[in-house]
Amino acid sequence: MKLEAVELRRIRISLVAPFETSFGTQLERDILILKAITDEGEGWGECVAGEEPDYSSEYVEAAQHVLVHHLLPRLLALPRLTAADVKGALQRFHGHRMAKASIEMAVLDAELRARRESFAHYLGAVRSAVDCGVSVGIHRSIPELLATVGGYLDQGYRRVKLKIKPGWDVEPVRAVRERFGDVLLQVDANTAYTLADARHLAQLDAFNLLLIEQPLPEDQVLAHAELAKLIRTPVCLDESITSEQAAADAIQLGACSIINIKPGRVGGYLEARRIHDLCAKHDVPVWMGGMLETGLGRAGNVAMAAMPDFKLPGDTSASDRYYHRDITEPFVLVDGRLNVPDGPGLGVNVDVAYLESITTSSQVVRSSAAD
Ligand code: SMG
Ligand code: MG
Repeated sequence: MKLEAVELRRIRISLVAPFETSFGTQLERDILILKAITDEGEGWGECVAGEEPDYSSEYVEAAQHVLVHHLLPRLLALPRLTAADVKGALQRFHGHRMAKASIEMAVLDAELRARRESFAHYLGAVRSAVDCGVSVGIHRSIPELLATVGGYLDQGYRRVKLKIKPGWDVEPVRAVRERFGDVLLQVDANTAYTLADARHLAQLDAFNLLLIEQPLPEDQVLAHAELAKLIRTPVCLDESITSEQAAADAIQLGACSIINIKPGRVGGYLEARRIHDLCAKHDVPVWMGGMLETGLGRAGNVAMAAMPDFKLPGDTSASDRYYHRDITEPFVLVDGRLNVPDGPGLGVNVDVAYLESITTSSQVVRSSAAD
């Protein structure tokens, strides 16, 4: 396949409800959507970088900059390109995994659409629907939190994840456990604690949580291994796992017993698949994370979540958990599950007129005339 051009489009889209984490509150999203134009057809990609460098060091404006000025010129200059070539072709550029993942996704979509193969088939999916959880943000009060959680459970979600931070941890967990009995429950701190909080976090042991996600800063892998010895709740890493190598190191150190896989965070679906395979070999269960994706990212994530080692429900909620109107056909919860798309590539169609209507800017990068 020859990559001929890439269209980069920014869209602005409101969330159905504010989403508060330990690092801030989101009301709307500014998302970078890519369209890869090749000699064999087109493919779509979505960049998971947020508006600000608060979940990780990446942010959407920087992702677009590095794509336009560094990553895409290199890929557009190659005579031939498949998704499997992207990582190697971009090896000399450090970091920027979310940006790299977005172009790899678009190239993979184009490639699979051209040969009429689905993401699910390509990735080795073993299920036609995946169990879904929902990530619940920090609320202003416990009664409001209970109302939100109750609403999601009524819709059929199979697992609840509560965002926590110092001052909003043991009490909300206790309240949800008391009100909703033995619902599958886990928490996510997004790096908000230190190892000195170990005794405090051990209070969560009383609530039979599936896991605690990323309690400590992302570069504190050894401290996570220490923490894992001091609490009974299994430690799961999210932000710390940026590559297959990082996953291998964390597993060997005993820093986590479960891993949250986010293709965007690790540089793409191919690296995410390598992490899945590594974890399967080490009996480390994985689950699919979420970055408030549109239907494009959701389609890829749901396909990947159908792989065998995805043993826990993911943050793969239905489209209406995020957006009043999605840019693809919506993903709808059926008995607490989402169906895995089985059409070519991502298996979803972009509503181009709607996409156009929410576009705030667009640009096209082409291979230079000399190529
Ligand atoms: O997509 O349902 C979703 C969001 C899941 O909580 C979620 N994601 O750290 O796991 C995480 C957060 C990161 C995104 S916050 C903007
Ligand atoms: Mg997380």
